[in-house]
Amino acid sequence: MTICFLSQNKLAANGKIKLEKKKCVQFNMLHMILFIVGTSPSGAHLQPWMFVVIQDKDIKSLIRQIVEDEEHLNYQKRMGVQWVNDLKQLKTSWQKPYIETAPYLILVFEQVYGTRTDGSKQNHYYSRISTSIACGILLTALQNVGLCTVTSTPLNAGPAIRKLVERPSNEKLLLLLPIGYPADNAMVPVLQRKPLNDIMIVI
Ligand code: IYR
Repeated sequence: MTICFLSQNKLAANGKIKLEKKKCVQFNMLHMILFIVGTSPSGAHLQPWMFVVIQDKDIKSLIRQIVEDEEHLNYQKRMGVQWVNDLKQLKTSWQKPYIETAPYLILVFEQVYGTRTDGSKQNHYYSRISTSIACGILLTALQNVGLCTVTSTPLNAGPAIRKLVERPSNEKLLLLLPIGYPADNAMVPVLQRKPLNDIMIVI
C-alpha cells in the first residue's frame, strides 16, 4: 500500500495512506495544532469553521462505509470516464482503508452562516475561502510536526457524515483528513510540479 501525505520537504499526494501503528499521535499535539489553526484570518473575523476530531473506532468505520458507498458510485458511474482517467496518476480508488487505520480523522466543516447571541442569523462572508485558508495552515502545521495526511474531499458523502457526527445544518463538510505518522516503508508518487516560470509572473 502506498501513501498520500506531506513528505519531508515536498507536498505529495496519493489516494492511499500507510500509517505507523506503533508510534502514537499525542492528542495534545492535535490541541496545539488546532489552536494555531484557529488563529487563521477570516472574512469579518467570523471564524466560520469547526474541526471535528474523530478518535472513536466505530465512528471511523461508519464514516468509511459512507465514503466508500459514495465513492464506489462516483468511480463506477457518477463522474464518468474522463474523471476516472484524469485521476489515474494519483492511484486513487473508491476504497479508503486509511479512514479506519488512521489514529485520528479531522473533519473540517465550513459554517456557511452562524447565529448571533440574540438568536438572529449571521451571514458568514467568504466562509469557503476563509476555511480553505485555515486548511492550508492546518496542512502546514501537520507537516511541521512530522505528521502525514491526505487531502480527501469525499464527494457526496458530506451530508451523511455531518448527520452522523451530529453537526448542525449550517455546517458543510469541506475536507476529511486522516492523520498519522508515515510508516517506514511509506511511499509517495513522484508528481511533476509546474516550473516557477509557469506559476509566477512579475509585472
Ligand atoms: N474524492 C475522490 C476522488 C478524487 C478526486 C480528485 I479531483 C482528486 O484529486 C483525488 C481523488 C477520492 O478521494 O478518491
